[in-house]
Amino acid sequence: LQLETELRRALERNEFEVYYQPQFNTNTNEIIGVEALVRWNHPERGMIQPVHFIPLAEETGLIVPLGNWVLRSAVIQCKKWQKSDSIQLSVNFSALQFQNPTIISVIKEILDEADFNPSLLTLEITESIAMDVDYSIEVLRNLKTMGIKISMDDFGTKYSSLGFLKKMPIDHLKIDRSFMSNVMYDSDDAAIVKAIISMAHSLNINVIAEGVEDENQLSFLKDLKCNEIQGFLLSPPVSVENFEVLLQKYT
Ligand code: G
Ligand code: G
Ligand code: MN
Ligand code: NA
Repeated sequence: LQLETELRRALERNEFEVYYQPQFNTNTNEIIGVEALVRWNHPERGMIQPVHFIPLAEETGLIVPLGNWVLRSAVIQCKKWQKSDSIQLSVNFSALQFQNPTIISVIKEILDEADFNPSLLTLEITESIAMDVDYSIEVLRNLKTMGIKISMDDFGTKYSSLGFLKKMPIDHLKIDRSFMSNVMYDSDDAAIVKAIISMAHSLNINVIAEGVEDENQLSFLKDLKCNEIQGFLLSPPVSVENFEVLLQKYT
């Protein structure tokens, strides 16, 4: 309860900050996208990671105003970074935001206000949105009609991924980092990663690997023609200032 009150107050006091993690094309060695990741800049406790407050924000419904705040901040920021409409912005989207009936109009308003090209926005969803499949498909179709891209985050970690993938209009798959961490030592993980990449290629869905931490994992992925990479090897999530340094170097 204490933390809930604090979360509410933090939103009013503007204590949240968006960090940015670059996504690279390993063929060109260029930044092709960025994932927005929220942090809580707590006045006493310092920088708090999302694992410590996102679950509570979900439980209390505060994820809706917080998520909208993240989306608006990231869109305004990323607009400034577009030189030739070349950076895809990914924003995590929770099931509760998705179920909110105002979602479409809220997103439209945020994009219009910032004059942001909707096709440069990717919403990262998880299978948890699928509680009401028909409703989810309708919302996804509306988003796609606007030009917005849909990415399936944490792919492979929950049940019914393939059924979900078949039903939902998905543009992008993100291979969950839990498969990447042991991919060089665990032949089962290696087989799963190979299968996901191959399936995505056959279905004409873009595939990105996250949690890439070393060169061996990188060349494993390159061999499989998985050319979109996100991970600590290239950069952790960083502040606006530090992301701008990366942009200078890698665009
Ligand atoms: O940045 P970090 O790895 O600590 O993020 C941990 C988790 O928090 C990730 O699963 C990520 O999806 C989630 N997360 C980070 N920012 C947001 C956000 O703005 N909205 C939602 N819904 N989840 C977020
Ligand atoms: O679940 P989601 O994909 O939204 O989680 C994204 C988070 O994953 C980022 O916020 C980041 O902190 C974390 N992350 C990104 N790259 C790596 C990595 O290479 N290794 C580990 N352990 N975590 C990573
Ligand atoms: Mn994500
Ligand atoms: Na993920």
